[in-house]
Amino acid sequence: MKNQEIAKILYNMATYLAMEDVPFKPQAYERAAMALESLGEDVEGLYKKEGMKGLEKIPGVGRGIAEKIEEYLKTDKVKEYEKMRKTMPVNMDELGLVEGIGPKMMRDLWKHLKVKDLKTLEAAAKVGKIQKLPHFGLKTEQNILNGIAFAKKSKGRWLLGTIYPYMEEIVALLKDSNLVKEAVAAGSIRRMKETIGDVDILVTTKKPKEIIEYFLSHMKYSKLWGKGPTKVSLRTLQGFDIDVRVLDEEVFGVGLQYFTGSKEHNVKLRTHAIQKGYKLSEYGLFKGKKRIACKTEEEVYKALGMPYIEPEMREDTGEIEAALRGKLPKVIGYDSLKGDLQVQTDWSDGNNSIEEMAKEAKAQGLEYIAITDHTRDLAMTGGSDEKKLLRQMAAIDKLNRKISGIKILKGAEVNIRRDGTLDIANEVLAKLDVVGVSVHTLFKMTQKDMTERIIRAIRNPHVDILFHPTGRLIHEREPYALDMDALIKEARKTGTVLEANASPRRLDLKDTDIKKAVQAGVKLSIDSDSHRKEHFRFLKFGIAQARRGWVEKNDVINALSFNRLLDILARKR
Ligand code: DGT
Ligand code: CA
Ligand code: CA
Ligand code: ZN
Repeated sequence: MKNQEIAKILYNMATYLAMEDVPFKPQAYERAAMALESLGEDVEGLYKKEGMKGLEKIPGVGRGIAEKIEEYLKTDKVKEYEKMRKTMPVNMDELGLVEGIGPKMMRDLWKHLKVKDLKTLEAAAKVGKIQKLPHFGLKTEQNILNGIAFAKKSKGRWLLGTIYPYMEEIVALLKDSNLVKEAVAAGSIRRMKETIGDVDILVTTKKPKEIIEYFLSHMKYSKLWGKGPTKVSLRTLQGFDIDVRVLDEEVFGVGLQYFTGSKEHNVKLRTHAIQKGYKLSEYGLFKGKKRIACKTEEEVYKALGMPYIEPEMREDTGEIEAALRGKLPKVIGYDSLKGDLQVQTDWSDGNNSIEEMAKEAKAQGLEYIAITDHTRDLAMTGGSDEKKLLRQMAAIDKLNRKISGIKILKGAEVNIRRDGTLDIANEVLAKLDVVGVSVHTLFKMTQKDMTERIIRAIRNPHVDILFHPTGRLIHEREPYALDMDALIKEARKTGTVLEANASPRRLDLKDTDIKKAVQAGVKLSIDSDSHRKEHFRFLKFGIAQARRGWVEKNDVINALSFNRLLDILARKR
């Protein structure tokens, strides 16, 4: 449970250190935070087993940071961090949502204007105080105002990938109590929505009071919103809210159905129930006074004349109608992927070697991966030019002969230039197994120019996949202007695959665009975009978005066996 808490503190300390212009340290704290965040084991357990030595084995954690971790494990506090917070009590989570506001700006805004959160920031910007600060100016103030509008939309919502591991820990904690029979997540997190408002957990138990006390005594929270005989609601120290509800075993199915939502799905389902002469509520499905089978969700849907609908599809976008007509797609399963077609390594901005990534992918049950490091124009990532790519291809050939149980494909994430040409020559692209292309520069083009730019790129017969097609970063950056319908049409015509990038910050394409693309006959690849070996776990979130987009296994090229994949990749050229 503590890994994420400590990671968060280290991230915030990194920001404070950057505010104070301390050299190098911010990056060190950030690296350590990232490592902790994706550490495969419980840091507390590690410390108990191996002490300081164990902590120092975590990549990026040296003596100094290990001492901070130890301090937190022992005292639940890091004194230096508490001091920093006192001197500059700014809400970094909120201000960090505004594009373009970095640590130094936060510091100046606090120093001169006592800006500490979105509200005070907006107030200062609106009366023109920000443009008068040294190094700020009118344009910055305008950008801040635009950024605030965007940030407000995301305020209070959390990335699925951030919240998901916490949810799993909380469910495990409840199960560990030995007081519950069922403990499951409901709400938007069960539907795997890209962002989550709050976490809803349902339990069945013979001892409601005890489980609520147990939960409260094991959780750290900053606010207790409410506590009743069968419900408790609180805000965790990380800042997100959880509701835990106790349900009667007899109505667990109908309660799970109700609290899974979405609200829109429930409204439609309830209307349908009424038409059939039933009444549906969180307390049960009734015909007159008589309660009908409600122990499982399957029973509820069956009684209403339809097959089970996967939680990811419950958004009232036609799923109830499709279910009634027997036309629900059989959406892709969480265990369906055989490979991953976007993987970065230490040849560019990734953290691990090709071999380490391949071995981890194999351990995760994958049969193949494509190595797709960045190319020339992304110089800051150490992107490859043709010569370096050829060297990497030779290295992959050699590695393929050496290791077994996983196949490594030669690929690249090639930059699309302003005019739609690529930053790697065609004769080298021809030698790669998988060519992914993406936009990493000049995001502000007009929709017309951007659409033409991308369409020109995917018309290149060597290009297999358009990576993260819209360039959005959830809560950080809007997608660039792009005519999605035109892109889908051209992808279909040229046989270009569109990516459902699974990285939690991206989830790009997003669920609704995925649905459009697949229904137009475009194939997808669901890729982790891993930059370190722990990132393969992201694939789950990409599959989830595909399920939300009604995607079947056949729509996804990396659900194919290795040989079938090679056939498909060869087709366009
Ligand atoms: P979130 O938390 O904003 O990400 O979204 P949800 O879907 O988790 O919404 P939440 O937490 O307000 O409620 C959880 C589920 O409970 C929701 O998906 C459906 C059900 N629910 C809550 N309030 C209502 C309501 O007023 N009417 C109906 N039909 N269902 C509701
Ligand atoms: Ca919720
Ligand atoms: Ca809720
Ligand atoms: Zn990229």
